[in-house]
Amino acid sequence: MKLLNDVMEQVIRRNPGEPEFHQAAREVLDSLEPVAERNTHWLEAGIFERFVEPERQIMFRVAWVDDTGKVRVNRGYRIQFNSAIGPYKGGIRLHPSVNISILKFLGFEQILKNSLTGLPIGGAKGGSDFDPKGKSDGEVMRFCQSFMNELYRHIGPDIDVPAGDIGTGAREIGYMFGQYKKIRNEYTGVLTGKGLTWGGSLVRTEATGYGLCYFMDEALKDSGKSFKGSTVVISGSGNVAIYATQKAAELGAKVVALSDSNGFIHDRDGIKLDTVKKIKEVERKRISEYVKYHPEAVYTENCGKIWDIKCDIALPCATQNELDETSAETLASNGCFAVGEGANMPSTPGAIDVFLKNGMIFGPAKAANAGGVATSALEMSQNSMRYSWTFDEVDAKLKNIMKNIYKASSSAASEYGFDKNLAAGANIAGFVKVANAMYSHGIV
Ligand code: NDP
Ligand code: 2IT
Repeated sequence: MKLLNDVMEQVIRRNPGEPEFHQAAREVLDSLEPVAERNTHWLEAGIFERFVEPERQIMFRVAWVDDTGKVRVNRGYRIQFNSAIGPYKGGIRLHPSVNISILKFLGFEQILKNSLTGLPIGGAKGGSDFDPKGKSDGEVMRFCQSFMNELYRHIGPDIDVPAGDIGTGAREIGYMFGQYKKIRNEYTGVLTGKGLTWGGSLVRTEATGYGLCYFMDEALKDSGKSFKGSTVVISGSGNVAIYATQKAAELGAKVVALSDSNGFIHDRDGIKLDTVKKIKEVERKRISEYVKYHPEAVYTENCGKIWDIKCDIALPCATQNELDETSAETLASNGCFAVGEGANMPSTPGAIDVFLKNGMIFGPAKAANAGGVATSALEMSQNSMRYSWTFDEVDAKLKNIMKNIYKASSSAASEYGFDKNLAAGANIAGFVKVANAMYSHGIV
């Protein structure tokens, strides 16, 4: 009988129809069994039951007017999951698939990720089922303003500090910040990912992708391997994928593929990142455009097939459950020896089993992609100090944080009998700090 079975059963009972949240909770609770065995005082204090229950879940109407004059209604959310070690912190996802299950899984993962950074930030996530794709700048602005007309009352630099995620980049953060400042009449670091002339931090744009490569570089070194000379496949072509591509190439790898939700490009000579940046960051077009500039590359519809490309290292950087067991088997049989998760929960539980069974290096999302939120926390520090660090200063701090996350995850894995399982190690290392804080705060 497992000690945390009842906790998992309660999650399922209390949150019906939320498969992504169940998936994330199960994965974490499974690795916390030995922690529960060693800390019966946490069991008695209901730490585990409290840990899986969000402190606050906010859901609200977002009405706005489109360019034709039609009234549109979306749903906005903010899940303030855990504030034991700092103010709530986490991104805002704008995507038609957004629902309470997805945001709860993301908020839950964020608690442990933020703890792993070593910085004082709690866990949260928010967003809306609004789809920025195909909308004009004016429509995006009116949506963001309406979203903030409600969200402003729940956030603040010492309460909850949102940031970017899928569909929320510099443009959206700008509109949200402008509206917050207008309503509150205050200039504070209430959001991160801000523009460089109005409180943003150098390296925040690059941080998640760079951090992913710094983390994987540590893990690879530990196994006598490296990015140098390796072939890398990266899914997605958004913020995380673009800067993972840049850093992997700087570290000597050849990135040969990128994707979006329609399909993927395969460029055997190595992806030309300037073209990708022009298509995605400037023109906001589809990745298929790439072959117009580089006819030697091949575009294939069906983004899931990207994992059929032979590679040494795979970095899923698009979305949850994008890499399933079958794709994992294909990667393994093609000789892939490392998978690093830039996206949140991109690998299904079946895929993770395949990685571990095949002795592949597996960098789990909450450790491997923590560089984004870590740099957000550095942005908060700079805002509080009313000061800015240079690019190299922030980059050095980021690198050091990622090294420490690797060390903490791998040593927790060994200490609790999970050998080289970095996923279990990251869950444990992240959890212990939060549980200690919750225990000190009493039953609240
Ligand atoms: P972007 O919006 O910049 O890019 C998302 C990319 O993923 C796009 O190429 C998009 O393609 C693709 N994508 C999105 N949804 C799907 C889907 N359902 N199926 C296939 N492809 C899809 O987002 P980010 O790069 O910021 O985020 C990517 C992942 O990284 C997410 O899981 C996010 O939670 C995670 N993450 C982001 C951090 C950050 O700092 N931004 C930090 C840590 C994690 P398309 O254009 O077709 O939709
Ligand atoms: O998933 C994530 O860690 C993010 N989207 C970044 C969150 C943040 O607050 O920078």
